Amino acid sequence: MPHRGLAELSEPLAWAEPYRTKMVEAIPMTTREERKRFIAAAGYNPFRLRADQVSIDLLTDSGTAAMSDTQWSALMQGDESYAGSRSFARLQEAVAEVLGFPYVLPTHQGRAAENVLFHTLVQPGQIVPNNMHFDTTKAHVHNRRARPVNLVIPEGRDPQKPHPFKGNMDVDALEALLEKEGANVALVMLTVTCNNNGGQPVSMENIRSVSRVARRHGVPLFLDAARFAENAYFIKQREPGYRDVPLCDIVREMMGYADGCTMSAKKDGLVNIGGFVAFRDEELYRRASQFGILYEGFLTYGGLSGRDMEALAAGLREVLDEHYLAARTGQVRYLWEQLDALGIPLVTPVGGHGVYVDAGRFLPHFRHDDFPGWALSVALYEEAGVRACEIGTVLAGRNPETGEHDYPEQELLRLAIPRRVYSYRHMDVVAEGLRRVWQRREELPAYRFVYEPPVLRHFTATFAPEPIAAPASRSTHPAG
Ligand code: P70
Repeated sequence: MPHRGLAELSEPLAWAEPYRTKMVEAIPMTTREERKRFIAAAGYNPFRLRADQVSIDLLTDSGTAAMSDTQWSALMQGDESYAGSRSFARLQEAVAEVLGFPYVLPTHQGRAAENVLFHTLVQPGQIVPNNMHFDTTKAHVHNRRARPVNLVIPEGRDPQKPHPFKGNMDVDALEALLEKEGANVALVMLTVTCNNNGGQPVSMENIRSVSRVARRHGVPLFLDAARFAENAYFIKQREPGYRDVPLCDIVREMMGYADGCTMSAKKDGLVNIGGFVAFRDEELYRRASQFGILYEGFLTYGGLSGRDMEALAAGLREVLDEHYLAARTGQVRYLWEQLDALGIPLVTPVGGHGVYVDAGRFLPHFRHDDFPGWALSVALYEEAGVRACEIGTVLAGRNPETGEHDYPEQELLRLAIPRRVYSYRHMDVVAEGLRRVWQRREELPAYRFVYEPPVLRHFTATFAPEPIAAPASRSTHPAG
């Protein structure tokens, strides 16, 4: 029998992935001894492993999707003209049709879209509120010498608190900030879904309220739309009044409250590279164009090839297929339910693109600067050849003003599931690997930096393990 979540579905066809395999890629197989050697040689940093040392790669859902036959055939039609490419026109049409924004600047990926937008709208000393900034977004706000502020609702800061929309912004806090700082707020952003606290969605009601408040203060609202389709699917599932609304209408309504969006197309664009920044207002688009040309490329390719834009145009339409989104979110839920049944502490409820393990509670005897999420990621790789990603103190980096670790509210290990790549059986392997780590959790070492780069340190840092005292003699979790 299928697991709980699937058994609820009366249509047996809905129990399986709504696609079949046309091409396969061999999975590298390794032994435990090899993996221990590989990760030590990588400075205990999973980002430094070679992909052929990894069996199930849950490092990220970004740029790792399997493209469809429709996308592969679109690729062949790429128009590689420097100016006026037909493929750009197709991308523009798809963005206008799916998201409702008439103006688009292609970029090579999401952080480039942030760079272009923030050069257009953010001045030194200004403030940018977001429900929760993703790390590249935060880094680009800092890069403009401005200040990122996270205004997610209190429930969104607590991994255990149940709430259907833990990505929501605290509207009262936004109102208070705008009252106080008004002209100093460059723009308001909402990240849909909210990556840093578990792929948690933002409700339509919240997008609407945030938009109303921002508009009243004359401040533009942009969505970080990397996972817009998954967010729309959660609105359909969890928000009263949307069950019978077609997904495409939900997306158009979401975007309708915003002045534009940044997009890392490597997620819900279903492509391996690409992004864009889109606008409703022509004047704003004109201003941003200057930075698009300066940093990315001419208006009609902006860091992408014609074939990339073709695949993206197809992906933007495909991602709203309800059968796909049911299978996508269902697979994530399948893994979540298995781990939950084992008693492993998880971010609750399940999010859209991965399962987030609450590393702070998994290793309660670790302090923030023992890097609990990092320790779990190394242990899971050694145990089962599964690569996952810490979303905790290491990723959060240091506060540029104080030089201290910028301790996040949550220490997490993210098991990000690539789109259309792995099967249910692969999820069983992941669950078994984590079960074994759970059994020996009191033996895991802490990690210390050997090399710590100044920005986005998690990508290239190296570490050394350090045995940690038995749980009984350690203080409890919060930063010490
Ligand atoms: C991820 C990747 C990227 C991202 C995002 C949101 C909400 C913008 C961007 C930047 C990055 C990553 C993290 C850990 C390991 C590998 C990769 N998120 N906004 O996996 O987009 O990467 O295209 O510049 O999530 O969550 P881009």
